Amino acid sequence: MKIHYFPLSGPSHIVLNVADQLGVEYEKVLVNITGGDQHKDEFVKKNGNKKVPVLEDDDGTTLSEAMSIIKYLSDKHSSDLYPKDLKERALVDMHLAALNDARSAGLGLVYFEVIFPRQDPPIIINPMIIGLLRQNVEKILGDYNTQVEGKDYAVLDRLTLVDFVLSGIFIWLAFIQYDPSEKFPHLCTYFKNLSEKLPRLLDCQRNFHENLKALSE
Ligand SMILES: N[C@@H](CCC(=O)N[C@@H](CS)C(=O)NCC(=O)O)C(=O)O
Repeated sequence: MKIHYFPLSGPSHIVLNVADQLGVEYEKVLVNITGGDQHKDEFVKKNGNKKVPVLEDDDGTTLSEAMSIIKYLSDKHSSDLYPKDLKERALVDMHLAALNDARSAGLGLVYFEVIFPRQDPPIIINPMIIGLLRQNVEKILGDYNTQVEGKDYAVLDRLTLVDFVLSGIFIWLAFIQYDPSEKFPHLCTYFKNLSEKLPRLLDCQRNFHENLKALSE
């Protein structure tokens, strides 16, 4: 199995974290999206949408979209991360859909605030757009700060795919040098507790920081 990824891609890390949790054996294939690899014919054949992550299974099954990939991996490995029970699954799907929308509504911030200005020549975006995206990000964080208050897991009383997506958003905050501790303390406690159970999350956070640093050098 191959996972096509980019180190500064939040959805790529969500997929890698779930794959690691499931003990999946895979080969990581770097797609340098800042260098335009996603537009090369070979990659476009795998994902016409020209985005990472992409999963390529050994039987030729090829999937894009982080949410579908993690559901596929979880079901393929008969894992309860994506529950089998109808109502539990519906609840997980509901949060995954909400978080995915929220991710899309805030994701541009990383590119507008962090990546585009470092390109040569830099791309400068209207500060109003950046302000709106920040508002979206704070709305998501506010909702989930309440959702996780006093809880170890985002939904149900055990680890689910929702925890990987929510912690993925939390890690992604590093990109915009956003400190959530004052406004979203429950989310911080949740992440701290979760990363004690899933040390891979801290590696992932470090990896983000290192790659971000490398980008500005
Ligand atoms: N909805 C997609 C989003 C994927 C996405 O936006 N990938 C970005 C990196 S985070 C990408 O590959 N961008 C390349 C481009 O836009 O040219 C998912 O959840 O997998």
